[in-house]
Amino acid sequence: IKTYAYGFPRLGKQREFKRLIEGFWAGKVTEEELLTGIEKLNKKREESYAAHVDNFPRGEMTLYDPMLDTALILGLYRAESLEEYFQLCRGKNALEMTKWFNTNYHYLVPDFEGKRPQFKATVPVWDRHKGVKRNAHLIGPLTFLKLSKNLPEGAFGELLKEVAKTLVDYAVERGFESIHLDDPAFVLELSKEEWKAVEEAYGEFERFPGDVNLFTYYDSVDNLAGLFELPVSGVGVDLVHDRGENLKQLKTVEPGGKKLFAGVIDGRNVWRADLTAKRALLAELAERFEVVATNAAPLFHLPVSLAGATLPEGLLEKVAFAEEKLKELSLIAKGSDQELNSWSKGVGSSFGELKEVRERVQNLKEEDFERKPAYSERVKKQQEVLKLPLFPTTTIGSFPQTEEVRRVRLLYRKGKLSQEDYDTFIRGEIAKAIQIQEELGLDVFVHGEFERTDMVEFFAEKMKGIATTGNGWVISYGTRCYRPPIIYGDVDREGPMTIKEIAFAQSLTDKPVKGMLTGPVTIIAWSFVREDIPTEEVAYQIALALKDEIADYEKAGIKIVQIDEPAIREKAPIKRRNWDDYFRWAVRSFRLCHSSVKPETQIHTHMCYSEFGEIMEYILQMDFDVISIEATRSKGDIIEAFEKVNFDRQIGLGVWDIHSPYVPTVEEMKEIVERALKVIPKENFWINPDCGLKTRRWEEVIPALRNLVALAKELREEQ
Ligand code: THG
Ligand code: ZN
Repeated sequence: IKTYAYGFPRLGKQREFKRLIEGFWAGKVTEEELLTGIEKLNKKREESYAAHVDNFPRGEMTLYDPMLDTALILGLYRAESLEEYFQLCRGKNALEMTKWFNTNYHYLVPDFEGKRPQFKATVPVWDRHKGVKRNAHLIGPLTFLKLSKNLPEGAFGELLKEVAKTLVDYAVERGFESIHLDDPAFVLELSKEEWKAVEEAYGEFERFPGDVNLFTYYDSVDNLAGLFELPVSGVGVDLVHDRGENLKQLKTVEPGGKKLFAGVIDGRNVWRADLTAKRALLAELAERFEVVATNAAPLFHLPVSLAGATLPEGLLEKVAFAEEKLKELSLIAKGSDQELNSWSKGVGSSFGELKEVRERVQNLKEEDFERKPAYSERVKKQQEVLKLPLFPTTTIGSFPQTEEVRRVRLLYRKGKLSQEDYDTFIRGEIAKAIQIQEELGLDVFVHGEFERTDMVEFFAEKMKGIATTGNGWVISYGTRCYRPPIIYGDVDREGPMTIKEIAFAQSLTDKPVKGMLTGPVTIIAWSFVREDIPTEEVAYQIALALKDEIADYEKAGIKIVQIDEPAIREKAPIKRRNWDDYFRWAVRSFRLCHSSVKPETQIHTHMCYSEFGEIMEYILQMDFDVISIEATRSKGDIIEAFEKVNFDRQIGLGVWDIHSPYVPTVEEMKEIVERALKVIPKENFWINPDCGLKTRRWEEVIPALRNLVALAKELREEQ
C-alpha cells in the first residue's frame, strides 16, 4: 500500500520558525538569513516526510499563515516586500484573526469589504526567487471563500469560480506538476446552492494538466459521492473524526477512477493507533478503491517529535507526535504483523486510574448539576455581602507579565530559585497589583496571575492525570506557540491549586478579590485528551477538582469566583446538528463546578473569541451570575444577540480592546456602554476590559484603567 502525509509542523524541533521570524521583526535576522533559514527548515521537514512516506506536498511553507498567502496568490492583497507582508499579519493594518474550524489554530481572515476583486495570479513576495516546485500546496477555493468575510451579497458562485480559475492559472504559470488542495470546508453543512456552485467552479481544475488531490478533514463530508464526481484525481477523507459517516458512505460511493486518500492516522490527538485494525480497514477499502494511506488531518496540531519530551513513565509508549505519526504510516505499509502489534500494544488500555474519582463521577446525581436557590434570590444575598455600586468595575484576571516576572519564574522552574524566594517574589508582585487597583479605585480586584504561564498548563501541572510535555510546542497563530498538556488518566487535585495566592491577595484589601479558575471545557480544548473514556466523563472529573478548589475559596473568605471558559465555542463540533450533544455536557460540567456554592458566593465566567448569537441559548444554561465578554471588536453582533433573548444575568461587555496598545479615552469607552444600555438594564452592567492584560504593559494598563474607572463614575453620576 502507498503512503502519503501532509501538514507536518513548520515550527521545527527547536522552534526555529519562531526564532527566525521574530528575529527578523527585531532586526536581528536579515532578510537573507530569514529566507535561507526558512528554506533549511522546510528541507528538514521534507526529510522527515521522505524518511517515512512515499509522497507528500511541496510548498507547504509559509512565513505566517497559508490563508493570507492564498489571498496574496489571488491578488486580493498586495505585499511587495517582507515588511509589507508582515504588516498584513500584525500591527495596525493587520487582517483580523480567528479560529480555524474547531481547532486552536488561528488564521488571518481575508476581508472583501468594499472590494469587488479582480483576481490575478500573483507569486507571494517571499516565494519569488525560488525554483518551481514539483507539486504544490494550495488552500482550496471553497475553504478560502467560506472562511473569508464580507463577501459581496449573492456573489458566492461567481467568486468561487474566479478563485478556482485564478488558483489554476497560478499552478499552470508556475509549472506545478500536481496540486495538493487543502479544502476542509467540505465538512461544513453545505447548502444545495453551495454544492451547485462547487460543481461549476471545480470544473476549472479540468484545465490543469497534472494530478489534483483534494483533501478534507476534521469531520465527515455530507455528500461524499458529490466529492468523488468533481474533476480531481484523488479525494482525501478523515476516517478518524468522522463519527463513522465517511466510512459508511464509502461503501456505496463510486470511485470513478479516483484515488482514495484514506485518513487513518489521527492528526489531532497524540494517541498511537491500533495499526493492525487500520491495516485491515485499508485492505477492505482497497477492494473498491485505489487506496493511499494518509493522516486524517494535517499534522501541525501535534508537536514535532517525541524526542526530548518529558513524559511520565509508561506514557511515552502510548503516544505519537507528528514524526511518530509518519512512522505509523510507514509501519502500516511495511511493518510485519509483529511490529504492528508491538507498536500498538498499549492502545485502549487505561492508565493512571483513580478509583475514588471514578466512583465520584459514577455517583453524581441530577441535583449535583443544579445550583440553588435561583438567580433572582441569590443575587440579593450577593449584593448584601458585596455592596457593589452601580456599574461595578473589574478586570478579567491577569496583569502584565513583565520581563522580570518571566525571568524570575523561569529561574524558579529551572531550580535556580528556592520555593521560598519565589513565593516572596510572587507575593511582592501581588501586593503591588493590589496597591495599584486600590489607587485606581476599581471595585472588584484580581491577584494578577503572576505565578501562571499558560492558563491551561498551569492547572495541568497541579492536577493528577495530566502530563505537561516540556518541549511539545504547537503553533497557535503566527509565531505564537503553546504546549498542550496530555490528559492521560483520571484527574484530581494534588491539593489546593490557587488558594495561597488568592487568599494572600484578599488579606491585603477590603475589596473582594476574585478566585480565578480555568473551566473544564477549556482545559480539555487546549490539551490532548484521553479516548479510553468519554470526554464527558473527563470534563466531570476536572469539574469535581475545580469544585473542591471553590469550596476551599469559600473557607478562605473569597466571595467571588471566576471560571473562565474561553474555548467553549471553539470546541463545539463543526456540524450544527451535533451541537446539542456537545453543549449538554459542556454546560453540565460548568454547572457541576459551582452547583454547591453558598448563595452569596458570586460566580463569574469569561469568554473570548466567541460569536455569541449562535451559542446564546447554551450560555444561558450555564447559570453563572456574571459574564464578561469581548465586545470592542464585534459590538454590533453581540448587542444584537442580547436583543433576542431574555438575559437576566449581569454582564460586562469589554470596553477596551486589549489586543491593541492603544489607550482608549473615556468617550470612546462610553460609546460602547451607551449602545449596550439600549438592550441591557443598567443594574446588570459591569465595566471591564475585553480580556486579560498579560500581554499589555503597565504603561498602557494604568491610564486605560484610570479612564475605565472615570467612565464608571461619570455613568453613576448621570443616573
Ligand atoms: N493558552 C492556550 N491556548 C490559547 C490561549 C492561551 N489559545 C487561544 C489564545 N490563548 C491565543 N493563543 C495564544 C497562544 C500562545 C501565546 C499567545 C496566545 C503566546 N505564547 C508564547 C510564545 O509563543 O511566545 C509562549 C511563551 C512561553 O510560554 O514560553 O504568547 O492562552 N493554551
Ligand atoms: Zn479573554
